[in-house]
Amino acid sequence: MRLLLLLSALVAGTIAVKTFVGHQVLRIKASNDDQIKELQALEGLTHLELDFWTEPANIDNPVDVRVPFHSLQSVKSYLEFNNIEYSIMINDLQTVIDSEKQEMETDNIKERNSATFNYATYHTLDNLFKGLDAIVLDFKSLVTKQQIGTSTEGRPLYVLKFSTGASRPAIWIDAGIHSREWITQATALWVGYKLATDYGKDASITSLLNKFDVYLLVVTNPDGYVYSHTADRMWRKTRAPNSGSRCIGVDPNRNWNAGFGGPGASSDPCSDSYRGPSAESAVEVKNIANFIRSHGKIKGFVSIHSYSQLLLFPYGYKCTNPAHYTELNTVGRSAAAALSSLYGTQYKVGTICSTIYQASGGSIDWTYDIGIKYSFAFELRDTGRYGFLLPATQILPTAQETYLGLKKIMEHVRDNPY
Ligand code: INF
Ligand code: ZN
Repeated sequence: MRLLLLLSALVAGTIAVKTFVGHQVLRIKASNDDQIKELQALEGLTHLELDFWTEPANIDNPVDVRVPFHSLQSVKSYLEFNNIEYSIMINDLQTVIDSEKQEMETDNIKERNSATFNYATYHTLDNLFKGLDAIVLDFKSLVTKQQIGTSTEGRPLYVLKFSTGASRPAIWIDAGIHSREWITQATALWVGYKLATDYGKDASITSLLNKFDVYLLVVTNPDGYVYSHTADRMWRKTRAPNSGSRCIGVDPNRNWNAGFGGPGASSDPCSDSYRGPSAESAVEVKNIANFIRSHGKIKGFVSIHSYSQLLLFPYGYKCTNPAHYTELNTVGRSAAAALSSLYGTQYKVGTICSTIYQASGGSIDWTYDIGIKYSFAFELRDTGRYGFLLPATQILPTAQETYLGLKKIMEHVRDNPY
């Protein structure tokens, strides 16, 4: 094991892996709107290099922020000076990253067998792709793999298609649009396996797949995912270069043609919520939008994010309720109840804007506005104890409970054709 560590340190040294030694993740509880404003002011001080894991928006939602070691003293004095309550959620981020990597190191896929694939660990992109192939191989009469496009750095966007007949209406599920949200790709792969094994066994899934196709994009942002493994565990955006800037990447959840460029997205290429120069400029977004447009019969669209345990529906780019608010809220609540029935995991349900904050250019706003009524986004576990570094021991429980929520949404789509 020591040799392995030495080797990985050597390799890491050559490809300049970003380290997070001494970085702390603070959980900040603003007690009034003035304090929210003070936190938003902090966000503007780019020299502090703060990474807001959740945005300062309202006093109901705590603000989780990764603070580099060099900024810790000044940030803590600023918070104390302004009497803003905070606690240390992660004492040293590198320690958590190292233990996550340690757990992963031991994992190498031997055979392509979906039943023995290790869903309970985080995987490299190559191993996730082997997991896709294993499901296709073992359920070839139900599942096929389609490449709907190519990422900025030339990696395939592989979609699993679950279908039992031709030219059916369909439901779309994607995960990992933000690459650092590793629980989402892991959850989506297991959901694919569960969907395949439930067909012919679970009456509801069988009737669903006898009427609808399901498209599952497990790795929506493959370039960012590889980068989060090899260079910067906290990477969120794509890896597209931005002309005129040294900063890389577009936030693919700000790049859709829905309120594009409005409040809740940044025009700064160095920001983690950079919207890009124009809608659909990110090739990953363009590929999905083209697929949705050309398919023409997508009736449900679910995008899986982490973390915070939320089930969100439009809108984010504006704070007015959607026309189908009542129905979406009812479906959302029943999905959250089904999810919670397994392990008691509590989810909040609501529109993006009212539940968290205004965010323009989001995927589910675009799908809703083009007529896909059942558009939802999940924010998976947890509520901040680990955040994006959710321990692998929680992968299966998270995937199992999320499946129950997804199932409720898909059943509603099946039973309410439009
Ligand atoms: N979600 C937030 C984001 O800033 C909120 C969100 C979710 C906005 C869905 C729009 C649609 O994109 C995450 N979660 O980043 O990981
Ligand atoms: Zn996200």
